[in-house]
Amino acid sequence: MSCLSLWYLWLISIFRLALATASTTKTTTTAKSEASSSMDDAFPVLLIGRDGRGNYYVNSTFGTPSQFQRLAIDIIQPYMNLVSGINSSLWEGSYIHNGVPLYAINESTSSIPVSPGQIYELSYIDGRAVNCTLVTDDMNFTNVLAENSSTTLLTNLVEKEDDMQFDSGSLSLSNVSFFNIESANFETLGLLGLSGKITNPGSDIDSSQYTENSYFLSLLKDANFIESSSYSLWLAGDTSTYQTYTDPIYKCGKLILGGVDPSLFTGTLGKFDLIPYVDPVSNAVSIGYPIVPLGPIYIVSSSGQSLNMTSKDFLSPALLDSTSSVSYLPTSTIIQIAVQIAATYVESLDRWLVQCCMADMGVTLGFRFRDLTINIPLRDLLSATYDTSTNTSMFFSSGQEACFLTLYANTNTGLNILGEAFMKNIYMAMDLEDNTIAIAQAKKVRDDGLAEEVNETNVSTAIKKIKSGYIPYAKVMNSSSTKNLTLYPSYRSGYMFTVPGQLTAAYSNGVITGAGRSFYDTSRTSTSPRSSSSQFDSFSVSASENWLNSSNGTSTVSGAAVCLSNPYTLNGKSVAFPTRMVSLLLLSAFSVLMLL
Ligand SMILES: *[C@@H]1O[C@H](CO)[C@@H](O)[C@H](O)[C@H]1NC(C)=O
Ligand SMILES: *[C@@H]1O[C@H](CO)[C@@H](O)[C@H](O)[C@H]1NC(C)=O
Ligand SMILES: *[C@@H]1O[C@H](CO)[C@@H](O)[C@H](O)[C@H]1NC(C)=O
Ligand SMILES: *[C@@H]1O[C@H](CO)[C@@H](O)[C@H](O)[C@H]1NC(C)=O
Ligand SMILES: *[C@@H]1O[C@H](CO)[C@@H](O)[C@H](O)[C@H]1NC(C)=O
Ligand SMILES: *[C@@H]1O[C@H](CO)[C@@H](O)[C@H](O)[C@H]1NC(C)=O
Ligand SMILES: *[C@@H]1O[C@H](CO)[C@@H](O)[C@H](O)[C@H]1NC(C)=O
Ligand SMILES: *[C@@H]1O[C@H](CO)[C@@H](O)[C@H](O)[C@H]1NC(C)=O
Ligand SMILES: *[C@@H]1O[C@H](CO)[C@@H](O)[C@H](O)[C@H]1NC(C)=O
Ligand SMILES: *[C@@H]1O[C@H](CO)[C@@H](O)[C@H](O)[C@H]1NC(C)=O
Ligand SMILES: *[C@@H]1O[C@H](CO)[C@@H](O)[C@H](O)[C@H]1NC(C)=O
Ligand SMILES: *[C@H]1O[C@H](CO)[C@@H](O)[C@H](O)[C@H]1NC(C)=O
Repeated sequence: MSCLSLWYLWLISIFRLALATASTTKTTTTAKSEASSSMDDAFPVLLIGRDGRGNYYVNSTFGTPSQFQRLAIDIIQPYMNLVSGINSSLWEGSYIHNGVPLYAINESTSSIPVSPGQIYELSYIDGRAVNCTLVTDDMNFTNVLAENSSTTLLTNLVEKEDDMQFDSGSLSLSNVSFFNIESANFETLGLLGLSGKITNPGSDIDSSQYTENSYFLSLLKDANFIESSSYSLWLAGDTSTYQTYTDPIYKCGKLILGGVDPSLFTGTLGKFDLIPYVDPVSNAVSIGYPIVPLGPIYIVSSSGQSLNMTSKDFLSPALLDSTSSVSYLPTSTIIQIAVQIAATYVESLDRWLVQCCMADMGVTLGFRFRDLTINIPLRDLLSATYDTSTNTSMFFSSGQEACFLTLYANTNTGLNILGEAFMKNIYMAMDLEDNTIAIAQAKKVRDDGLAEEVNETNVSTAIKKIKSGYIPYAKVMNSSSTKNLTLYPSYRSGYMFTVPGQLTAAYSNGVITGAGRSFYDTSRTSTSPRSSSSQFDSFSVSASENWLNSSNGTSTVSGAAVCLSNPYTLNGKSVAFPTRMVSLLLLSAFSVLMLL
């Protein structure tokens, strides 16, 4: 249509945070010449910030006159949600937070209650629940990028198609339907839902009962702003650590609507069919959730030594979740990781604790997805124990500061969830029309704000359109073993069972004591073959008590590097000194191969 012909602007998405390097400049120049010759579409790119509570959000305004709103990027549900500022009496006993911008429906002349008086009860698959009303109003994203557009094109790039407007700094939409949250069982802000539609007949969450105006990506597609309902997401500008976690970051990510930006990832962009989710109550099947086939997990020390934390045949569906600050994995895997990093479990806190100095030891967790490996620095899995109300942190009896491990047993949720630590290390693209997802290792931004230099000459840096059934730059990685995989969540018990006694500790008065000690294997002398490598339900723990006590601050620890003790096999050999066998219950009900 006419609007397409006006779109000569080719938005080259580069690291905003990295304009200074010579290499970046060079890349940009290359990209520009390519772009001007072959491409004529513009992609709206929403800038993402992170607030001091760990929420990734985009700025927007709703209503007339406009009311400022923050919407958290929420990839596991399809709706837009705002937090109602009208009936604050309804918040009693709910967790709506004071600092969050609220939407006052009575102060917007363009607002329309869709079915007045009706309360919708939405329960999302991660356990979050909201009670809300359905409202229609106008909205406007106020931080839309138009990177490197020339001035003339910029002035031309004010597109109007029906009710939508996209210019260099903002993207506005009319008649958007959204849920106005009156109460919630979690601390929430507004939400920008980006998942596919949900099938669950008879429940308020079922997508078939709402108009297309309820789906942000559908709205954009209907107005020809994007070719298919699709997006890609990059959050790797978030370089926070456990020490700086509560500092807000104003620009740390990008939401690219309808396109893939190859400058935001390294290595292969692996494409997978989305794994269907079966509602445990209704048995209704939804295919729009970002659920990927998680394969073996391993740990890599700074010296490059690696060990499997799961059986080599491990394969289980895992939900990617941009709203979860923690991740949920099988108990057995968390225990394996805890053994390697000397973490201890404190039952009274229901948390794993580890020395904060582990953050600096160069340890990485590798997550396999078929032929693709995503590396997550252990540093990203630690959070501070600092408590603002008491102005103290927790310490081990050795005097080392303690950090929480942000890994929880999947028995809490009934499904594996890969949360923030994972999300900020990947680049992901979703094609909601073809129900596929592509993920890659995100290109990182260094602590000084400059992009890591990667030698990628002759690599195209043009943003390309996602079309239905086609994610540009992606390589298909499906296999017959993942073909029939279905996520059927197990019962949420919340009960952390069978943590070996050796791995537990007590907590009182800010100090973690008791068995809290290292399990670094410093005494392995000889080894012998192990019969089977598939013994996922049992493993051996070798305890040595001297590590924590002798280690004395970061320098000692980092010098020690990570000495791995192999729970499975070590070069085909097994451990011969006194060990303690620990049996774990396998979460066998957890992931199910179903014949569809
Ligand atoms: C959102 O708006 C606030 C207030 O204007 C601003 O400080 C912040 O940088 C913006 N964040 C993003 C990601 O646009
Ligand atoms: C606020 O909630 C009360 C009780 O649920 C209801 O009677 C009242 O109509 C609500 N007011 C508005 C403005 O929604
Ligand atoms: C909207 O409702 C709030 C709370 O009920 C009230 O404080 C405010 O004055 C109302 N605004 C208008 C324009 O009616
Ligand atoms: C959207 O917001 C931008 C920036 O605040 C503003 O310039 C633009 O006029 C707004 N668009 C509409 C339709 O309100
Ligand atoms: C916007 O909403 C109004 C009121 O519901 C309706 O009359 C109008 O047709 C809608 N416009 C579009 C483009 O959907
Ligand atoms: C929603 O409303 C129902 C019925 O009033 C109530 O039982 C439930 O606890 C509410 N949920 C939330 C999240 O407030
Ligand atoms: C670890 O996993 C890899 C594949 O992920 C496999 O090739 C290797 O044999 C496994 N090692 C052991 C000791 O199980
Ligand atoms: C917290 O404790 C530190 C010393 O441990 C002190 O310097 C700081 O002033 C305290 N902050 C508050 C808000 O009390
Ligand atoms: C980039 O290439 C140069 C020379 O070809 C090499 O010295 C350098 O180590 C490479 N850097 C990376 C990050 O691969
Ligand atoms: C997947 O399902 C199809 C059709 O039901 C069946 O033929 C095939 O054997 C299954 N594949 C696996 C790996 O279970
Ligand atoms: C631990 O550190 C203290 C001072 O920081 C030092 O006096 C002591 O010798 C160290 N102990 C060991 C075992 O390194
Ligand atoms: C955008 O392209 C122009 C040339 O048209 C170049 O001078 C400028 O540096 C580029 N902008 C950025 C942010 O790289």
